[in-house]
Amino acid sequence: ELGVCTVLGVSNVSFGLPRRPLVNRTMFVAALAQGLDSAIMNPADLGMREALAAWRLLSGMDRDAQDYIAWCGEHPTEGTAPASTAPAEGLAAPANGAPSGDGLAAAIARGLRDEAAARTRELLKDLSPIEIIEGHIVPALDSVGREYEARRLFLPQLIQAAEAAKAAFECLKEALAAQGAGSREEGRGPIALATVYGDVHDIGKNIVKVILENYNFKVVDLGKDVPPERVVEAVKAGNIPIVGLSALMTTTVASMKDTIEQLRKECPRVKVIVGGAVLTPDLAQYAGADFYARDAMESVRIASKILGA
Ligand code: B1M
Repeated sequence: ELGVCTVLGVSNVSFGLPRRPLVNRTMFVAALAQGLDSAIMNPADLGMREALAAWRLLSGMDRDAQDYIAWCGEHPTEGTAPASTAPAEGLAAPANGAPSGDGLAAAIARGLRDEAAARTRELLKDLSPIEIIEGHIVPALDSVGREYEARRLFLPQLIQAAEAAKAAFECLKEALAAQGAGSREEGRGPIALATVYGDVHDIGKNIVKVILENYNFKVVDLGKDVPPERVVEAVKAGNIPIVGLSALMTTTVASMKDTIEQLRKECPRVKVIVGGAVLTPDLAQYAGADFYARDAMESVRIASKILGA
């Protein structure tokens, strides 16, 4: 009604009670939820500051959970990440769990989109797009994956890193297009590409797509999280001779196997190439694939071999 700001001496509420800090921080959060603007509180009370960090996260004030994650890195308590400062391989020591430094790998690891694009443009002066992908982007994301697994980076940071990698990749797409990508109409193939059902990782598949197109293959991109039936349907409809499947998780290798089984039944002449971080030649064989491609260039070599070019 009055449009005024409010300030509250939070700990008055617990006067005379046992476990005052518990009551204080519960009161604090309740007041924040009612729109409290400012609090008089004991800044040395970690519980209060922890409650504030969590409140800012839940209320959407802390974009991408950056402050919350930094807080947890600085104040490890039971059940949260260890405050390890061990740097990701090839990256400078992290200040808050995210690696620092000023190269492309660090920009990706820290989820800095504009920075990643700028660093990519600089690298393009001396390196080819493929060299940047294989030498910088893939190792950076591998490193982010290891940090995530070790619980030194968290899901919001994984998402930011993926966005930064995509920004870098957009610059490379422009560079590849300028080099004169093959015309999709006249291209060889076609090759259908899909990330298998249950798996939303598509950076690798998208890289493979652009590189194949650059080598004059026509690509039918079926997207990510693609059910086996959809792959079969596309192969039949387009009379497609080659399918490239991507799987990044241990759990989705089963989905890859399932897709290949259905292809074998319904489209026995199609050749299947598989790739993705978790795959090995052995797992590719287990899934029933014809070929395993370690990277995008390997896909080009295999596809050329299949088509007899
Ligand atoms: Co996730 N993720 N992720 N992730 N992620 C991994 C894969 C993981 C290894 C990280 C880790 O814990 N170390 C782990 C899987 C563990 C496992 O199963 N063994 C994991 C997990 C657990 C998850 C979630 C479950 C996390 C969660 O929600 N709690 C979740 C999965 C959701 C789902 O799919 N249902 C998840 C989500 C995500 C994001 C959305 C945040 C993001 C993806 C964004 C996107 O793709 N649009 C993400 C990211 C970025 C990663 C890591 C860090 C990087 C993946 C990547 O893009 N690599 C990854 C760690 C890692 O891979 N080491 C990880 C770079 C890319 C160029 O490599 O795809 O291998 P890759 O492609 C290469 C080659 O493999 C090959 O060529 C490419 C170019 O050289 N290739 C092919 C790939 N496909 C091919 C197809 C071909 C040929 C070659 O056909 C012709």
